[in-house]
Amino acid sequence: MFRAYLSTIIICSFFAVSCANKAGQQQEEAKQPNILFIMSDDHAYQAISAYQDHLINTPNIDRIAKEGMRFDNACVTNSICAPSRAVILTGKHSHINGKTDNHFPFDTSNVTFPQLFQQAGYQTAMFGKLHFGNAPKGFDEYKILPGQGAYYNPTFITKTEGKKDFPGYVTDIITDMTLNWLDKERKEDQPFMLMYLHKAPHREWLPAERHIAEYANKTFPEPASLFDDYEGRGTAAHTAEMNILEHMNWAGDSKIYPEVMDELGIPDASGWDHKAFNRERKRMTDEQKANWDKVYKPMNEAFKKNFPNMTREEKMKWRYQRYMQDYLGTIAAVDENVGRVLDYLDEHGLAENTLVVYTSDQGFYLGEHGWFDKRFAYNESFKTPLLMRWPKEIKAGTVRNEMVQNLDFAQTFLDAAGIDQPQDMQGESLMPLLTGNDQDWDRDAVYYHYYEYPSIHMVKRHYAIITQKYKLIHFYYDVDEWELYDREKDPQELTNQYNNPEYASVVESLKGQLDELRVKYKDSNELNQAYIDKYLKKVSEFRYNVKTGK
Ligand code: SGN
Ligand code: CA
Repeated sequence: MFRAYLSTIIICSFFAVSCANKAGQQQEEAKQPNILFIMSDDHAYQAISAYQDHLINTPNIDRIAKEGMRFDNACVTNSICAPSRAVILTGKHSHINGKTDNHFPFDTSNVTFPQLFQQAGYQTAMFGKLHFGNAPKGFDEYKILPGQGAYYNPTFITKTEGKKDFPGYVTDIITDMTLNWLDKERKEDQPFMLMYLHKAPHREWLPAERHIAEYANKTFPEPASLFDDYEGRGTAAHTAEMNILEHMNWAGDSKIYPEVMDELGIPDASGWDHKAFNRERKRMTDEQKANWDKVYKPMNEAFKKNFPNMTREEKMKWRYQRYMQDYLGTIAAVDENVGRVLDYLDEHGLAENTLVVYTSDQGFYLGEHGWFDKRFAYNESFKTPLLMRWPKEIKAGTVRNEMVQNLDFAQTFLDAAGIDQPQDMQGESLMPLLTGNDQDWDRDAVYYHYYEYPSIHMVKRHYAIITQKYKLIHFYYDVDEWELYDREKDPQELTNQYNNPEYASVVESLKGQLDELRVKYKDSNELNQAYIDKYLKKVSEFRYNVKTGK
C-alpha cells in the first residue's frame, strides 16, 4: 500500500517535473544563444593539453574540449595577427576585406558580424587585443589595447573615457573587464556576443609575477626538428628570420639584461633589443621590478658565467628553454583566467545556452624547424587551436577532423543565432559539424595567402591549397618556387616533393584545384600586384636583416 502510494507520488512528481522541464526547455530552445568568443594571440595548439600535454597542462581551456568539441584540423587563411582578426570579423579572405598585413589600418567600411549581431538585438562587447589601428564597429562597449599592448600596467582605449592606464597584469585585467561587464552591464533580456581577446602569449612573453619563478625552473622537451637545416625545402625556409638562436632578441625575448649583453659583448643587432626590454620594464612598479629581478637576476648571473664557453648547440638549447619558460608562463595565466570566466557562466546559469569558442589568431612555432613566430603555410603556423562548447547543441567530448577555417566563424555565429548570413561572406557555417549533420559538409580543400614581405621575419609572399593529404605552396614576388608536401607521409613537412616525378599527377591535379579555388574566392594575379604596389609605397623603407645569434 505504502509502496503503491509512494510510486504514485514519484510518477506524479516525475510528470510534473518533466512537464515543467519541457516548458522550460521550449522557452530555452526559442532563445538565441549567447556567443563567448575567446581568442589568444599566438597560442600554439602544441601548448594546449587538450591537443598535446608534453609542454603544459591547461585544465580550464581543456574543459571546453571535454564538454564540447575539439577541431583537429582548424586553420587560418593568412597566419598573422590583424589580418586573421579581419578575416574573423568579416568572414572574407584578406584579399577581399583588404587587410592583407599588419601595416595598414582595417577598412572600417567592411561589414563585420558584430554589427549584424548588434542590429539583430544582441548586446555586444569586446575586451582585449584587436590590433586594427582603429576602433571596432558594432560594439555597445569595448576596451581594447592600442596595437600590441603591454603586459604590465597596460594602457587601454576605452569607448567612453579615451585612453586609460590599468594597474596589474594584462591577462588578469582583460578578464576582470569581461567579468565585470557580464556581472554589471549584461542585460538579462538580451542575448550577448562577447569577444574576450588575450594579448598573451604574444612576444615578448612576460609572465605574471606569480608564474615567473615556477616556469623559469622547468625544463621542456625539445622538438625533433629544433636543429633543422632546411634541406629539402625552398629558398623561403632558408631566408626566413625566425630562428631561435639567430633572430631572437637577447634582452627582449631571452631576458638578458642590457648591461649583461654589453658586458658579454653581445651586440644589440636589431637596434631595438635594449629598447624592447626597457619598454616593458619602465611600465613596472618597483615591486613588480623586484619580483622580476628575483628570478631573472640569478639567471643572468649564471648566464654570464656560462656564455663564454657555450657552443652554438648549447646556446640554441638554452634559448629554446628560456623561450618555452616565458611563453608557457604567460599561458598559465590565460588558462587560470579562462577558468574564472567558465566558472562565472556556470554559477549564473549561462553555460547551457552559450556557445563558447576558444581559438588563437594563428598557430605558432615552438622550436619546430628551429623557429618561433608564424606566417608560413607550414603546419604549426597554419593550424590553429579551435575548441567549442555549447551543451545545448554540441555533444560533449567530440573530435572533428574536417578542414575548418577562421573564415567560417562569422557565418557559424550568425547561423547559430538565426541571423541572416550576407551572401558575400566566403566561409561556411560550422553548424552541420557542431550538430553532427556532417552529410551537409563537403569541403575538400582550403585556400591560404600570406602577404607581409619584406617585413619583420622575412617570410616570403605565398599562396597555397591544402587538402587532407597534400599542401601545394607557391612562393612568389622575388622568387617563383613551388613546394609540395605529403601531409600524411611527412607530417613534419621536411621534404618538398614538387620535383619528385612520383608526385607529378598530384601536382597537376592540385594546380587545377588551386586555380578553381582562386576563382571561387576571387583572388588573382592582378589583385596581388595591386597589393604589392600599395605595400611598397608604404613599406619600402623596411629592411629587416637581423642576426643576433652570436
Ligand atoms: C611584433 C613582434 C614580431 C611579430 C609581430 C607581429 N616583435 O613585431 O615577432 O611577428 O609583432 O605579430 S616584437 O619584438 O615587437 O614582439 S602579430 O601577432 O601581431 O601578427
Ligand atoms: Ca598573433
